[in-house]
Amino acid sequence: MAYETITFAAAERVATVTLNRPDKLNAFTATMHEELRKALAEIQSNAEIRAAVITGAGRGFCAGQDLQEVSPSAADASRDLGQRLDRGYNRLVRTLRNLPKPVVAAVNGVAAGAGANVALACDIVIAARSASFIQAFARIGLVPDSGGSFSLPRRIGLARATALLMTGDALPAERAADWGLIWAAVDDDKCLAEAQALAKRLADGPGLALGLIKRLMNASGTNSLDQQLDLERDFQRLAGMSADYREGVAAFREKRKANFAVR
Ligand code: LHQ
Repeated sequence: MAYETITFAAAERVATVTLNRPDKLNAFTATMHEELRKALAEIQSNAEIRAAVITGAGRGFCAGQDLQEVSPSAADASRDLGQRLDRGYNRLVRTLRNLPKPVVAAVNGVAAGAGANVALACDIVIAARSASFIQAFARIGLVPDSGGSFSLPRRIGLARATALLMTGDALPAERAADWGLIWAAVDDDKCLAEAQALAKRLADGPGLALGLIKRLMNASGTNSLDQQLDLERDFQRLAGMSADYREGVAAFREKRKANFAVR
């Protein structure tokens, strides 16, 4: 499929989606949202694809909403940002969280506003050492969106989350990793390769279990311990009936590497 604002490639069961407006630090437009919807639908429906990487072209990951595309003018009916969230960002974040396949963000450079929070909506975030995360919303008189006010306090605690959200200060990748906001900060020239290698490992992993782990992580944000224990029981029942479980135990007993992806 031909895209204008992203590129899409698949190799070795891993899809790589690249936000591709490098001159604008890959800021989101309505077209980019539409193209991401199509790319994620392909990742969801194509059984050959078992994991995905999202990255950015050029020196940035994503600078959030394209501020040339929005008009804060009182005369402009399109200034209803709630509608923009419903149609674009909220759908995107829900799709990423509900996709039953692991998604790795390769944050190659600055991730600002919704760009930062879309990265954090991925399952695992790897960032280039020179990258930074900027909750830029308050800088322009807005509030966090795309799930930032959900994911930040849960990952780094209220004190750090509130300060980042209120100041809009840049959080360098290494500190983001130290604080537990992301999985790892790596050398700039290795960011994409490391994310793809990790996605490949996951693509070779037990797909059903990884999809269920993702659902457990989603639920743990709001569930009580009792609810989470019940959900673990239900999902373990499913996992325990899978061919992956049979293969995993057989591989352990035979002292060999499990071969989940072969079937
Ligand atoms: C951009 C952008 C951009 C357009 C850089 N738009 N061109 C949801 C619903 C609806 C409405 C509002 O928003 C939201 C959610 C959000 O995402 S709100 C937050 C929106 N994003 C921002 O406020 C970040 C704006 N960008 C920046 O603050 C800086 O560009 C950062 C700190 C990301 C990077 O700074 P620099 O490395 O110094 O790069 P730069 O500022 O020189 O940008 C390079 C080019 O990219 C430049 O274009 P030009 O033609 O002048 O060379 C920028 O205008 C363009 N660009 N962000 N969001």
